[in-house]
Amino acid sequence: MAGDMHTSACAPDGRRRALLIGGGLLAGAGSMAWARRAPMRHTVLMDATAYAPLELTVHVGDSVEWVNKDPFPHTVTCAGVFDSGSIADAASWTYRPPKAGRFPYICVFHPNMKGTLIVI
Ligand SMILES: [Cu+2]
Repeated sequence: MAGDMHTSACAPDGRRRALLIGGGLLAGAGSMAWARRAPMRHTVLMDATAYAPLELTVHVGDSVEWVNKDPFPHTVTCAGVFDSGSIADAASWTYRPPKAGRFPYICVFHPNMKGTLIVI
């Protein structure tokens, strides 16, 4: 216990450091680029002629990989925004959305096959 009391002697130092860091945070508040989260990777399966998950929410700059588990090709097509072209069986396609929005997409070979990519 006495040892614990002794370690608390370091507290003033720690507090001073915290104040310095706080000042740095304020100074840097104008450009938040350093605080951005690291990009994440997401996976959507194309299986039994369906996208799974049907709807996926990602951040701008994340990457999304569609993996075809079916024994025939599919596409990931949001007209005018993105289009994978034909993705063969066992192949995949990766897209990194550059802007926020809600992007419903289909497979051009199976128009009933629908998914939605939400980018925030
Ligand atoms: Cu398809």
